[in-house]
Amino acid sequence: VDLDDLTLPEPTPEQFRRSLLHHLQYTVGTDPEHASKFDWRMALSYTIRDRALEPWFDATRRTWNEDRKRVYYLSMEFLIGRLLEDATINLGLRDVAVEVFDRLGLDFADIADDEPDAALGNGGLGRLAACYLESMATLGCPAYGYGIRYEHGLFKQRFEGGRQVEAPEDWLVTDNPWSFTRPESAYPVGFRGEVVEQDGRQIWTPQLQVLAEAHDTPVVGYGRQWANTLRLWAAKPSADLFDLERFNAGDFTAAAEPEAWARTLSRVLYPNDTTSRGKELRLSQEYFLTSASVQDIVRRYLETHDDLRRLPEYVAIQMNDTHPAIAGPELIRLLVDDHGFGFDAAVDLSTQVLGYTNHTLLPEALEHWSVGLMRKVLPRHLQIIEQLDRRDAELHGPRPEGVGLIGDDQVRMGDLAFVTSHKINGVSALHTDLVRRDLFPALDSLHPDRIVNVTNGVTPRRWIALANPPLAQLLTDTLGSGWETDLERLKGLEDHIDDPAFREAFGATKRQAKERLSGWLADHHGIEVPTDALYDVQVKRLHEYKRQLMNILWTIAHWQRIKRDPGAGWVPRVKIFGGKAAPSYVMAKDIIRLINDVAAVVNADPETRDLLQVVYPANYNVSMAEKLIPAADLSEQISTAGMEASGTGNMKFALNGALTIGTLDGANVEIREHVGADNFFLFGLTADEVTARRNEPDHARTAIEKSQAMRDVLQAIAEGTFSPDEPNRYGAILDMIWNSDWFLVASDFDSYDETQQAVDRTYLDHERWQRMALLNVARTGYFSSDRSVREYMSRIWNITPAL
Ligand code: 26Q
Repeated sequence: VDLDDLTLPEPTPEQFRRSLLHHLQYTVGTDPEHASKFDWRMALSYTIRDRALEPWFDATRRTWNEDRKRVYYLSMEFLIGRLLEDATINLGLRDVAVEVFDRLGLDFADIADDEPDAALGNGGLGRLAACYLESMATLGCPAYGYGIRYEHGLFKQRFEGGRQVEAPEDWLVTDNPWSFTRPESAYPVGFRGEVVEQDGRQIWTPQLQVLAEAHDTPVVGYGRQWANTLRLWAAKPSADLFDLERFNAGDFTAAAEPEAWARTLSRVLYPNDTTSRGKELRLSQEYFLTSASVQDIVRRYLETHDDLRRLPEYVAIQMNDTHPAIAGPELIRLLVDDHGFGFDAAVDLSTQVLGYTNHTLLPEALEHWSVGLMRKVLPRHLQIIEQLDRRDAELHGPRPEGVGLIGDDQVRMGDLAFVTSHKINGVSALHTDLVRRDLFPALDSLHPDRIVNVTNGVTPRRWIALANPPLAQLLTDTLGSGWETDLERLKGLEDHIDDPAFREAFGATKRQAKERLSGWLADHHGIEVPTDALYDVQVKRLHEYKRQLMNILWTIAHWQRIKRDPGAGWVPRVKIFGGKAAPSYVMAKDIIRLINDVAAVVNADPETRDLLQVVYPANYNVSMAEKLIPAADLSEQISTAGMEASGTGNMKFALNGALTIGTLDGANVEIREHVGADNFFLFGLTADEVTARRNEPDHARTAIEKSQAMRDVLQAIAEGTFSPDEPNRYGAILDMIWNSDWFLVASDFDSYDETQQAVDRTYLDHERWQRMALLNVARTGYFSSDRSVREYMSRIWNITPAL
């Protein structure tokens, strides 16, 4: 077949229009007179998708023809958000699309806004995977993302009486135009059953088998030079799962049970972003993803190669945290049981192929599976893990207490991932140091070359070009095009910083973003906010260590101060919160309710109304982030030092010209180094001081006693100022702050307070603020995910891009 006939030329507006109307009629089955917003979105999506296929096929063909090494990014989460506008921009079709819709009397932005988010992730780790996929495609790094096609992504959040209420998310209820089902690519994944030895070989006969069916989404890079594949696995019962014997015996429900179980594997994303320990379904999901992916990887390799010993020359597998850490044992199992490798050779080979990214030091988030559960669900893998553990002990002699893959009857997934990987990386400089020092000290001294740092990054296509068109236009007008793929060019903005007209134009982009946000808050959330106030934003998952509590306590202190002296020349502020709490995280949900209760009281106060507003739009997600981040003046990055591995929101805000108020934590440290200490509002204890402070008895009480502001705030809460119908509503929060305060809210409060006051003083000096904001944009090009991905390619994957 001559495929050249099918090649689509770059469309003129007229061709684009014809294609759109063609899809409206022949794919969607309606006509312009009757088309709904949904119909238009579908027609537009198919029009755009058509244009993605050529770079996608080209890239796939080139990778085969040139026999290139491929990266396989294994992740339980891909927090993609919307795809339509991102694909439109990357294919260079936004201007054409906007023009064609204009002529049809329709608004492109309005149509794009109809798309549901693909919310297949909780937060940072999942969004990072999405940024990296986009960067790999832009750089021409041959890569596959492997994940699970959850029927239900992260739950939808609404507030009832200020309380978080969860509802299932159902992005797949309407058609997904971006996904291609590949029924021919299906793999059996086994669970449970027995292992028996036969002629010195271990034979695992699973008791249950589930089919993993591939669903592929093209990921187009900016400039349409390359596209990769996001392959998501859907669980299907395999034919033999249905228990015919039971069915014939009349037990219809029991007969269908294994089938129902199979489908649960891809039913729903776990909404915890710290481990909910020991859940069999979660372990099964992790193995489902990993086994299907590893089988697919080996199958693809063997289609064009016959010597598995050369696998590391062609395959790099990256594990996004330990969630797919069973990849080590799985690859070893395939090599030993199916391909006749000796154990040591299989381990060496697997280790050369695998890499492991650590995203957390929080003890509760480090995965452990009980030996009993592992034996029940994955008996062969447990054998391999035990054998790995014995081998490590023999290789390295007596080990210190607490070292080893298994301890306290638990398999330690971090240690397992470490010993089966040739590189382990942390996600910011500080975090990597702490990974070395606190998490893997023994393994690090055995393998001093394994732990490396790759500081996170974010894609400028989504987080500037898509989210902030006025800023993007200013960048192009000032620097020319090209900053989108070479973000260090933002440096060039510094040449214009003394030009008042340029600063004015820059200020105008922020104003426009605020106006857009304020319009959206009014339309979609019924909230009215002024556009000339300082927008102070904290958006991220709810967690005690992220200290949304400290932020709302300070908001109360600020409110009290305004009331005491209303005429003192206050800077009007809008405090914006966004984020979800894990459904079972009681303290986090209490904090949400407190924020909403404070908002209700403060916003209704006529004395302060013009000076302080607190807003918490429900259901924060990627598309809400795209609206909030460009409008922010102040970015709240206030975690207890040593606890936020990196943060990536911090980078998105700085790139959009927000100043950061933050601790020396995660990538804040590097952001501050890049923008300069003068252009960053630093406060709080350092990671080492945090460790020391926690050892001081009564540290919270001591800090509270020293702080009048803090005491006034706690008293107002205790008196029921924000919960008059139930004064004791926040007893648990108050008790925690006074008596334990692990996250050192009390210890850091005064420092935070002073720094917030410095923020106000600085904001009053309009020119100074403008310059600082500009320098934040100009100096944060380093935090492009293109830079991060290049570092992965050279330091970990040993791969060169095809472009
Ligand atoms: C594990 C087992 C069972 C159930 C859930 C989980 C689970 C799920 C998600 C554990 C952790 C996560 C997510 C962690 C995460 O998002 N970490 C963040 O990763 C970002 C990208 O590196 C960093 O910027 C953040 O600092 C880090 O918190």
